[in-house]
Amino acid sequence: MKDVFDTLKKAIEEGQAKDAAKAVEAALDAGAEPGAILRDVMVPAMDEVGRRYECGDYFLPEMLISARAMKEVLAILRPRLVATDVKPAGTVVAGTVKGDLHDIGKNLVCMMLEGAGFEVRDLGVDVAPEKFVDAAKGGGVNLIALSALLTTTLPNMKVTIELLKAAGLRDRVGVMVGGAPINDRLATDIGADGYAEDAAGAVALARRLVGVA
Ligand code: B1M
Repeated sequence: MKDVFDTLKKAIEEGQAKDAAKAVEAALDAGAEPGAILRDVMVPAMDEVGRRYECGDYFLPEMLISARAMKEVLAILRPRLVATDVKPAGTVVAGTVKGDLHDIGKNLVCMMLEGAGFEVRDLGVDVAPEKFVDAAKGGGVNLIALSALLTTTLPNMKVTIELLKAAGLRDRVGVMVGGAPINDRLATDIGADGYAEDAAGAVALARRLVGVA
């Protein structure tokens, strides 16, 4: 299995989408667990891409093609990650905050929430605070899930929470936040109900916030 995992990791790091797709199929055929492929191979591959970008070995185009390879592999894993027969747990409106185009982590969180029985309304990327508020006005929304990967876009989480408050929605709609630059303290400071470090943690947090944990 190590060989297949190494091939998959290298293919994502180098943006070879076809090789990555073949490697993930091979890993699944060999009995690898989808969650483990994601956690132990794919996420570390993207971390490596980030490291190469940070030290100047990679530029934006390399980061983009790696992201494309990651997304193709995720599409293969998706049906296995969301296969569920659990009863509906609640409705979540999710999105990446205004100014931020990163969506791989947010998509993963959405997939895992769906897998845990949540209905997910994904608003996409670069979502204005007003759009989250409009979505929360719709009936039956229990939670807003805000993702941000850039330190520059973090303030838009706070703006969104303030706007939810101003619209009188904060008492009935919970807010969870996540993304690489966020931590528990920041989540508390901006008035969120909770922070999760990864997609599995997001499911546990969402369950706790809607009271089905
Ligand atoms: Co960009 N990027 N990027 N990027 N990018 C980072 C984030 C960066 C850390 C790279 C680096 O310098 N090391 C850096 C941010 C620095 C900072 O602000 N501190 C950065 C930068 C600077 C930029 C640009 C500004 C570059 C430029 O233009 N000069 C630019 C910004 C564009 C914009 O958004 N306006 C940019 C662009 C891009 C691409 C478009 C090329 C591409 C994104 C493609 C896409 O998403 N469709 C990209 C990528 C791929 C990355 C890295 C390499 C990988 C991100 C990723 O997908 N990780 C990233 C470096 C890194 O993170 N190591 C980097 C895999 C993913 C599974 O993890 O998204 O962290 P992550 O999600 C995790 C957790 O964070 C958590 O769960 C997920 C699963 O475990 N999580 C939540 C996320 N959301 C959550 C919500 C929750 C709970 C948990 O509850 C609601």
